[in-house]
Amino acid sequence: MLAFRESIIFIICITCSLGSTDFCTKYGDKIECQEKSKFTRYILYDVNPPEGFNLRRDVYMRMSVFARKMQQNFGDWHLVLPPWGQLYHWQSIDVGLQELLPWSLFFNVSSLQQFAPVMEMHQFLQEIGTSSLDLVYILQHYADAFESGKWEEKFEVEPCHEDNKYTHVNVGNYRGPFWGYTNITAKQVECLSFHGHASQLQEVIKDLDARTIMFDHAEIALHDTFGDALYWKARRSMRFASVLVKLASNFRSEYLNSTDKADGTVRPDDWTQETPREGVLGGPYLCAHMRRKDFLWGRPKQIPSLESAAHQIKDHLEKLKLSTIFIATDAPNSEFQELEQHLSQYQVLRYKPSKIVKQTYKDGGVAIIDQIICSHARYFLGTYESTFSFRIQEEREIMGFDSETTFNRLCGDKEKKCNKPSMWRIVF
Ligand SMILES: Nc1nc2c(ncn2[C@@H]2O[C@H](COP(=O)(O)OP(=O)(O)OP(=O)(O)O)[C@@H](O)[C@H]2O)c(=O)[nH]1
Ligand SMILES: [Mg+2]
Repeated sequence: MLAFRESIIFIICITCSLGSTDFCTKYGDKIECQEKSKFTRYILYDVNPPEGFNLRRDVYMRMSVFARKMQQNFGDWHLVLPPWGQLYHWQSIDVGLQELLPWSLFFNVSSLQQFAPVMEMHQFLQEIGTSSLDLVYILQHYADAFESGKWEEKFEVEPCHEDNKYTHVNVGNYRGPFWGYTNITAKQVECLSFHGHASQLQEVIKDLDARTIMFDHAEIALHDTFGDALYWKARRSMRFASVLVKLASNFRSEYLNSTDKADGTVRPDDWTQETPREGVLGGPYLCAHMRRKDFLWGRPKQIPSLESAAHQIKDHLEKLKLSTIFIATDAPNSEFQELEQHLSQYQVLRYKPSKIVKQTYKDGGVAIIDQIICSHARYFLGTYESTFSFRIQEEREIMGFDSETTFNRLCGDKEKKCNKPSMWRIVF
């Protein structure tokens, strides 16, 4: 089947049918043409390499809204899910390669597909039967983007402002990072200065003939709308892979006396059936997400010492009349142990994956299990400006927790004005 597919040559046929541009496929001597609007076409994307997992989830939301609109307005467009890999935070060396990971490892792909026409990269490669993309746009900010002060949606192909990792091998053949696939190339690569919402990308590609178009630095395109019902639909469709939910549930029931039934967090399997909820109880524990590592020097004023964090946690536990605390953190074990010592009169827990769970679901899966456990807690304390914490807050909004139990954070030791995080309330 694959060999047959590989022998197919896709060509753009300008004259096949009365002046309209069709896509034609050559099978041996025979050419079959189809109207462009009926032909399956693909949008691919990638994100600035240093960005973490949880910002990438946000970029996905922008691209899924865009792809959904492309399909509604301009024919059979699909969004190809960029494989996960080589993230800065994924530092475990005992879990095998952490690259080319499919979305199904972390998310429920059928759930995503109920919001937008998405597919995994392996399915794309099988369907398209070629690994040469028609066109890559590297998005870049306008050189004067932040000078004029006037908001204006615009885009244009311009010389690249910065070096990039795409190299021109010969005519119609570029090599590039392509998520770590060494066999993927591109026929054309352009820098596209871009200012505006992700949906403006519709204007960029709607009249093109290219069948496979990739946007690199997709994070440059903004959310169409932030915080409205469509935004939250995209967000709600991002259900985690059921096996990760199960692993988190097992931990909750075994160590935290927490079950969906008792906590009031039973949800329909299908997110489209979800309705607004409020006053959800959550499990009898407090969760603190303590972001450490690079945040210690990146946001030194807002990240507390372990001693101060323990004090703050104690205060909350007393008020809430709870005695169990779950810690989600990227801290090394030595820091966790120090924190435990400061909280010796309480039950302090951390999720420790079995060897097999860690090998299978890797750092990304373990982080998601931490997030799921935190999202079910009676009370959540996050870290200042951590997207990891933001995603937990959103999950709690979806489940229907009171916002006072969700939008809280740990404060820096000498922070004069420790403002609460902004409340992004769910909209249905
Ligand atoms: N297991 C686990 N991993 C964590 C935890 N906190 C951070 N990490 C790891 O560090 C990564 C955090 O990076 P991001 O997703 O960029 O979130 P962030 O760094 O908090 O936020 P920004 O960089 O400000 O966007 C996660 O994806 C995890 O790999 C945690 O509580 N538990
Ligand atoms: Mg980060």
